[in-house]
Amino acid sequence: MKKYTVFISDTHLNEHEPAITQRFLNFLNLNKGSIEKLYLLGDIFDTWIGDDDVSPLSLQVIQVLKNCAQNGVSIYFIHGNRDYLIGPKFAKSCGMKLLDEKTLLSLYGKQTLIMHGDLLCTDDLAYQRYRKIMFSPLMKKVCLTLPLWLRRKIAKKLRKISQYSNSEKQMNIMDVSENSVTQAFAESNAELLIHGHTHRLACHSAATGKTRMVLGAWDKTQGNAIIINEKEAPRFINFSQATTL
Ligand SMILES: [Mn+2]
Repeated sequence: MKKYTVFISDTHLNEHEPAITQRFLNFLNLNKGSIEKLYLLGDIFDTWIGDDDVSPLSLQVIQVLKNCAQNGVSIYFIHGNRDYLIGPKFAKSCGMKLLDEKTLLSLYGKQTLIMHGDLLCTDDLAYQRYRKIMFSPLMKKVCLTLPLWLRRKIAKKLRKISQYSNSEKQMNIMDVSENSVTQAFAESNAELLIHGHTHRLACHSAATGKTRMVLGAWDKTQGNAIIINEKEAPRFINFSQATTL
């Protein structure tokens, strides 16, 4: 049996939508024997305020990921803008490795750049300014020293502000900037770029031979992933029910 490399992002797991959590965990449980490598490309959790915030949801995810890791799945994680505070403690509990925000892989011989995708949305200047401050190691450290109750309160506020400002922004500002995509390909020399974040599931193939695959968000009715193995080119799978690879 050929084992797969699987990419997933933007599941936005949260305690209010158990159907999404269930689909995510079922997918992993059912397919742990057929997955060689699992790349989680950020916004797996809708919010993350620190590894010390132990919730039933985080424990559920730890249990399933750990079980996958024990079954031989190599698990990698790139932070999203919502779960950028995931730290080494949680990663260790899950048996997963944290990767840099831009990571270059040799994917069955194909040079592949993976990232969450928010770094490519450079037309949204306000967001990039916010990101630069909030995601800095110093700011992360400061955030994590605040008491949990205060972090919960701030997270709730920030979510409200972000929903409000996103509804005011033009759709094209919230998509990737073509210049940033071109630059990312040029800097990395990758043939394939895989990311999420924009929730605009698509495969963009350029005349230059470069391909950009964008993962979509999960919701109550469906989940999606990109799968690839030694023999098959990368492709999307979209599923509503329990799916076996
Ligand atoms: Mn995102």
